Amino acid sequence: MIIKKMFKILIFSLFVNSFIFQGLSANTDFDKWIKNFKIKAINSGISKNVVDEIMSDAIFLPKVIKYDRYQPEFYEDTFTYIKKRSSKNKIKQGIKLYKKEKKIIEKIESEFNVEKELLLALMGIETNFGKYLGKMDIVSSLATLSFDKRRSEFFTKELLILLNLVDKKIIDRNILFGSWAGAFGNFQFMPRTIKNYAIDYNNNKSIELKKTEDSFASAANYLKTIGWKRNQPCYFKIDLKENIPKKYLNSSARNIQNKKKFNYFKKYIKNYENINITKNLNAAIIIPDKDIIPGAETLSPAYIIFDNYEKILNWNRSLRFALAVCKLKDSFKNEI
Ligand SMILES: [Ca+2]
Repeated sequence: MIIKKMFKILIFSLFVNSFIFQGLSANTDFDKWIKNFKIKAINSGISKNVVDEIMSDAIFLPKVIKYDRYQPEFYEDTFTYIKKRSSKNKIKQGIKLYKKEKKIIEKIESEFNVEKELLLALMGIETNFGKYLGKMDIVSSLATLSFDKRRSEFFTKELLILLNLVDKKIIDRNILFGSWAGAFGNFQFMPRTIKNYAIDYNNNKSIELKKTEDSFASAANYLKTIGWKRNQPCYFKIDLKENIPKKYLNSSARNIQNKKKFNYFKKYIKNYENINITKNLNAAIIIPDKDIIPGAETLSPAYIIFDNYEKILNWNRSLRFALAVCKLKDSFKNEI
């Protein structure tokens, strides 16, 4: 009996020790990584005092790794994912914001030629209209994801860009709080997106992505620059015929393949007569559940997508995300 008890204690203490040891070694390796990263950042031209000051507070955040491995894009089926993000409540909140900021939102819509409904949909899905901007210290988030092996190169670049933006005083160093993945502001811009597309719309010498004017104009500028076409369709839900060749069925957001003109696909679509488009646009077919949901049907749900849909993939590489954004956009269209 005593031996059994001692054995249990021994196993338990081994478990605790290995846990502490793993934690310590992760920390030591992370500190080493920070040291090397700082040299890299200074060598890339960012001032030493900015690098030292910002990186001295960076810590390893284990929960960021947990979130990275458990994103809804990786496990929620399309129906659930879209339903959660285009609820009646979301539409109501978006309309409330639109009424409050009508003047500025309509000015930005006509100036950038991007539908206000699309801007509202993106903001609604990204941050619930500015309610969930994220409270994570994004320097630590980006450092954690850079230290992690899964997408190290991508996040290291993002962190370098962020330090550069702070160094050039484009972004205020005291407001660097956002999502676990390092995204920031009403529209959750990553540092690279801030650098390439964010603008100081109200000309007060600061890009304020948590405020309406700069954030809406920056999002509109991003969409316009990557080629969003106003009043062109995004996608339609379709019923596929059994004879559609497999090569036309896309299930990865990384690379949409085998595009054809819409008219070509008609012969594989049972309900093509319900699809109301005036031009013979470039199109492709997606089956977003196939690679994600165990036991998913091959031909359902299926959607025919157009160039505009791919612009939303550019914003966030997730087949479901782009569907939800366009669905919410259309819901606003019926209400505003
Ligand atoms: Ca500004």
